[in-house]
Amino acid sequence: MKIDVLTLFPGMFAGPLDESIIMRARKAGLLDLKLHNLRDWTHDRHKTVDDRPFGGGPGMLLKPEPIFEAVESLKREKTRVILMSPAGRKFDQAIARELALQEDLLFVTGHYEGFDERIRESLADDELSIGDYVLTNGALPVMVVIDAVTRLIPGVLGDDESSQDESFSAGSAGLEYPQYTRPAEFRGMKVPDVLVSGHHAEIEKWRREQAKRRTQERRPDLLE
Ligand code: 4FV
Repeated sequence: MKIDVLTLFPGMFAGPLDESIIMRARKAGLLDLKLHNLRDWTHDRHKTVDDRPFGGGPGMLLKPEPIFEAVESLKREKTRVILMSPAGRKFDQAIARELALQEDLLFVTGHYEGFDERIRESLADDELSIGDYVLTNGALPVMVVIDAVTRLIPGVLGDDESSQDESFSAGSAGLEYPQYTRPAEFRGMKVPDVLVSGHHAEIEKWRREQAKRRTQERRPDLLE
């Protein structure tokens, strides 16, 4: 998969996308990730990318020209252009699975008070929000989506890192069941006997019940 990111702060991406599973996917050629500085598509001495909103109001908006020029020069035939903003559809595991099937994503990172509406109207194929809160800039939301999507690219997760049987996985209606590892007893807290019983049918039954109970208690909305 090819992923391009248009941002004013390429430096913010160093770290989260240079470690562990994401870096392994990049080294394995499963993810071709490139960061692009929006200011490279400005032509004035001050490299201006923002301006005041027509009609007044607080803050600044991202101007259309640099973003249109950047997207038009980076976009390829199959590129899906995704804006990140609180006004987008709420990102979740189902959308992560959807995006993981794409070949080519271009993320346009939000900054300041947001985008000139013409960017949204005629340039974006999709708009995503990672949640109903306002961040200082859109770099973190892009990293969140890239992380969730990359681990679903076939071949990125090794066998022991399966994305099958986890919270929100396809076909599972909810949260994951409780899990334990050694020691079987820690400070008087014992691992449930069924899990050390070796009775796999019993273990599966217990796990299904626990996942349902936990989802009912914590996220009944997922069951609706
Ligand atoms: C955001 C979110 C988000 C809004 C102002 C960046 C900030 C600044 N993006 N999901 N929540 N963006 O808060 O995606 O432009």
